[in-house]
Amino acid sequence: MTKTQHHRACHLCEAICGLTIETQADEKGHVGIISIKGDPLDTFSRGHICPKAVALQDIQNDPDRLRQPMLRSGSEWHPISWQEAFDTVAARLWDIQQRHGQDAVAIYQGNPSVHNYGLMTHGGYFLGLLKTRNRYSATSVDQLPHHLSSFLMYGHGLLLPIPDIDHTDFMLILGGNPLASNGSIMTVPDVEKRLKAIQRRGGRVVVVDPRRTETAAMADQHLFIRPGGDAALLLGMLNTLFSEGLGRATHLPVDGLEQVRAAIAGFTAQAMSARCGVPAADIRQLARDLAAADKAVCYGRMGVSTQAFGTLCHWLVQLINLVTGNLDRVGGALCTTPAVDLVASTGGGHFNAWQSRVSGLPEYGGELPVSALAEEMLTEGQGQVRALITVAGNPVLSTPNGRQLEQALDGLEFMLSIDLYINETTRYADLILPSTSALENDHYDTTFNLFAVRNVSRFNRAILPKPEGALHDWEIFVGLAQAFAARSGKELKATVPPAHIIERGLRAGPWGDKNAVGLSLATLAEHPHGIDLGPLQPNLASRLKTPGQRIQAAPAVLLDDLQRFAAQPPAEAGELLMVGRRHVRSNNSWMHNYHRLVKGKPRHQLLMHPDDLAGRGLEDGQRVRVTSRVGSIEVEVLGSVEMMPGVVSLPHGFGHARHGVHLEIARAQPGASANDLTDERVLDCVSGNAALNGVPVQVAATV
Ligand SMILES: Nc1nc2c(c(=O)[nH]1)N[C@H]1C(S)=C(S)[C@@H](COP(=O)(O)OP(=O)(O)OC[C@H]3O[C@@H](n4cnc5c(=O)[nH]c(N)nc54)[C@H](O)[C@@H]3O)O[C@H]1N2
Ligand SMILES: Nc1nc2c(c(=O)[nH]1)N[C@H]1C(S)=C(S)[C@@H](COP(=O)(O)OP(=O)(O)OC[C@H]3O[C@@H](n4cnc5c(=O)[nH]c(N)nc54)[C@H](O)[C@@H]3O)O[C@H]1N2
Ligand code: SF4
Ligand SMILES: [Mo]
Repeated sequence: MTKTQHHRACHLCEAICGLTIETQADEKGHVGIISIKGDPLDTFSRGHICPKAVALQDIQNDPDRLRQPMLRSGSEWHPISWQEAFDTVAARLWDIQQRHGQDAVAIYQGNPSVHNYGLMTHGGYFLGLLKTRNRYSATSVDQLPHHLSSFLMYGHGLLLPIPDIDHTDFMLILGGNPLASNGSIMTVPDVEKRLKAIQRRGGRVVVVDPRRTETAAMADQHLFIRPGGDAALLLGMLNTLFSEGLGRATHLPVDGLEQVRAAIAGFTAQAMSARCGVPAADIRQLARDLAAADKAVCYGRMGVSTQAFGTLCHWLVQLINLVTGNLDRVGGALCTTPAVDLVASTGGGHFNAWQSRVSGLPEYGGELPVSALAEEMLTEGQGQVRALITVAGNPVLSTPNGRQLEQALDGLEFMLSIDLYINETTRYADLILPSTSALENDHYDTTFNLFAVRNVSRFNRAILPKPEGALHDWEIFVGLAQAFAARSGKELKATVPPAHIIERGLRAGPWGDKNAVGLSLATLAEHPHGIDLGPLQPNLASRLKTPGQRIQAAPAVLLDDLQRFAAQPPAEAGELLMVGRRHVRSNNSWMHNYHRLVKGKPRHQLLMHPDDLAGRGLEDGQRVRVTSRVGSIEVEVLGSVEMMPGVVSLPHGFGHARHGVHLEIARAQPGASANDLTDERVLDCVSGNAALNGVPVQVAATV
């Protein structure tokens, strides 16, 4: 029996914590995991770990996880060989494209696509061959407004300024609950310690959220806000900054600030208060406090991007940081200097270069908003989607009006899923191709090093051997690409493994061959606990990709959207609005099948303020029916004083009781899907991002 200690990062969420994992090989050579702990020597996470990382061994051992290609006939699944699978996919897709055109094949890429480097480096190798305009991803149920506001203002959707949490004196958090999510578009392992450090140095943390979350509970101040009200709050704040002369000079080259000042002159704190449920005095005070702090940062996340004015919100967040002199400043919001620099190595991209066929929603970076996916399948006519490929995604549980999507999936001619499980979405596939598990993979984080609160870099070797006959995600893409190229007669260039692509990126990057650090895979191999490349530094001016390298403070589409905002009717009295929530033991839709994460009390209930319960004659713990425009679900309700009156909270990613789902543990506590209630027609119109938060619902006793 040989025991080995490994160090590698966990890449289940954005925090990329360093782990120490001990493995043991038995007499037959089978390698198993003995323990998973936080790595105290990791330069970035310093020992932090959350319960999900410990569940990595459950993913590894899960009997429900698929280990070979599966072909469906009716409700039965049969294993087939890889080559047979690749050839079947190539034949079916080519035939459908021949008969109905290239756009008849749609693609949906889910969240792990950015957490698994093989999916990043080789996704385009196969999917690019299909040349379809029907590309979708989890981006448009999440952070599209972040990318779009950066694209419009800074010229590149990945130039995302990150809160300099370790040096700030004042941090305003809107629509994020990093104590549960471990931070997002702010890669920050051990966020609680870092927030407490702000308080210890005499600074303040303020949270704006319709629920008194774990993060709100530790903050110095928490303000309730009506869901969807953030654009009003932020406009009131920016207006105060201008009208009270609280701004501070910036070193950055900016165009359009005077236009912004004029455009928002009518959006006073007083006028905005009724739109967000925050008293005008609090809006003004928030602006004054932020301006008074030496180093301050305004940070908005998921709760702010997935609402009807998501892009407006993120533009305003950027403007508040800019106007107070905190953009591109230590202790404010800073861009990383990433070792593999996707900003330098890619063009800025495009926006609204084409639109979706049925509803005319804009593309961004070659993708269409996923809210349009079901209608593109269901609406007949030239260009109708007839086949779908899902990659590491579960859109039935993750995208609005999941039931409508199911109906659409049921009518497809062909569906392929590259996934580990037979779940709510993949059960509709004709074929599922499962990849190796996380610990059987190498990994370099091209995405989350880009969003980290320090400049860091590390490379992880696989710590478990690749099982015989298994393929990595990138190898699946290569197999599919080769089969499709052979079938269609298209040319296919040779490719190299992901690590080679990373090696090139590292050497070409800012810490590579032209820098004294000389970063390469060899350097990283010598640093199993990761390399710390220092705190974030101001760099935005030199990285801008706008014409003339000047910040565009007043993009026309956003000034136009102010009109849509102003024209919005006021909220209806007595309206009940639903928002989402996350829990530290859960991960979107796919980690409910591991006993050690789901044990204990259930976590899928609807939270409601006790007064709202009483007003409906409901009792704490009873089953209720929740209804929205698109559908209804049944779920248990819990009274909670954490909730703002008039707001209920339901986590997404549940609803596992559907027929044919092969997730034994998850099915035992299935919950209901929040996205059976969210409305595919309610969007941030600028970007097309889904408005998953602030959904009007009715709640009543089940009969
Ligand atoms: N109502 C509501 N809806 C939401 C949200 C919300 O807050 N409220 N949040 C939204 C957000 S932020 C996101 S990111 C989306 C997520 O939405 P999706 O990306 O659609 O869904 P996930 O639950 O992340 O599903 C991941 C899938 O990838 C598979 N998988 C895991 N690892 C791998 C791997 O290494 N390779 C492959 N091939 N497959 C793998 C899993 O089995 C699972 O099927 O949900 C969104 N939906
Ligand atoms: N444990 C765990 N960690 C995760 C995930 C997970 O599922 N579980 N998912 C990962 C993913 S894919 C992502 S994108 C990140 C997301 O990370 P975060 O952005 O931190 O997301 P949430 O924890 O959902 O917090 C969103 C907050 O917004 C609030 N909110 C809802 N509507 C509004 C509104 O209109 N205005 C304001 N101001 N607030 C509102 C909600 O009450 C909630 O507290 O988390 C990642 N980390
Ligand atoms: S917070 Fe948890 S899931 Fe996220 S990277 Fe760290 S250990 Fe992994
Ligand atoms: Mo996400």
